Amino acid sequence: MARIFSGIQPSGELHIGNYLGAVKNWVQLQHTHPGSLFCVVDYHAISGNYDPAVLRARRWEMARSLLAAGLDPSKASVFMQSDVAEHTELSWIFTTLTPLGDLERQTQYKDKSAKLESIPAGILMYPVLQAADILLYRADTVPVGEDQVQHLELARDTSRKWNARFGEGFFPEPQPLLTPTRRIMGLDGQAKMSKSLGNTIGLMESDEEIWAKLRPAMTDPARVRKIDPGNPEVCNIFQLHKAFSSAAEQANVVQQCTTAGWGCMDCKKVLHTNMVQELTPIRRRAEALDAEPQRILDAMATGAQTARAIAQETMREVRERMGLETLTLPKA
Ligand code: AQP
Repeated sequence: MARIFSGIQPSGELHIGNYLGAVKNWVQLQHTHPGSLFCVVDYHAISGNYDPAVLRARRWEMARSLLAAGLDPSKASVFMQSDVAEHTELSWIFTTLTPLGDLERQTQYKDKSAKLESIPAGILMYPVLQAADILLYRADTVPVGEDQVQHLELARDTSRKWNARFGEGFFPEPQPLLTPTRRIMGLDGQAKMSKSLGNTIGLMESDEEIWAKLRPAMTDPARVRKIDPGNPEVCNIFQLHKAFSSAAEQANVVQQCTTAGWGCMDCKKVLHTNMVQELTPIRRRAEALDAEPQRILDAMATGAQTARAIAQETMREVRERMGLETLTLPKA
């Protein structure tokens, strides 16, 4: 059976882009693939400037949100990356195999570094640590959003290179597992929904907060300017309907939109109702966790223990194949 691993940065609130692109899929996969591993990748979140107190709070918040979203510690391992030291150990090993040019070509590196005067090497090395995150568990299937596909290509290259030198077939070549909602756009309709761009709807936001964000959200400009009846496919709100509304409701949206039967506000109201319906149980579970915070600690401790056992076994074999095992007396 496929071994599933995926991660999420504690760099801000869990938003509907993360949820629809990745986390909702994780919740489903834990039932079909027992033993899947889901990691809060906190070492990835320190590659830029950050405040330790804010990071501490966000790590907690992400652990709480993942459990509230439906990850079940009796089915999957949820854990903090920094609780398993082997991630950084394997990352260093992979650094020695990775051409600088391959890292400089990564779109996310180009985007992030373009905004910086002094570029921390960690931003460049991010996909190497990501390859280590995945391959440490010899995972072959990685449920992610579309923005991570290029990084996974690099993980496959890394796997092939290491295998060619040290042990054919040891590491798998991890493949992305995409959802139909692989790229959710931000509410401005300009860029992907992203924690760092502030264009998100958080999973834990109240009904009123969600409506306050949906109301002014970008729709199809042609529809707004009444140039011609709208084409729902180009509208960000319709893309969200595809995630939150039933097939019958989606068909009705198409009908109403293309005949100008509804205004954009009517369409948004239906979306709001459906979003609230899906997100309310998540908020309720988060409140239950707040009443018993020890459950969060217990889940993360159990997850880390399971992850550590797999990671240590992988590293034992990696060190052995690379000539890095504990010294023994030379053979006579
Ligand atoms: N807009 C999106 N649509 C679909 N999937 C998305 N993901 C992120 N944004 C979208 C997926 O969510 C998972 C976790 O993402 P991450 O936190 O590890 O990193 P990210 O992709 O960089 O997420 P953000 O929100 O954009 O964070 P910042 O702003 O900190 O960089 C991944 O599987 C990702 O594909």
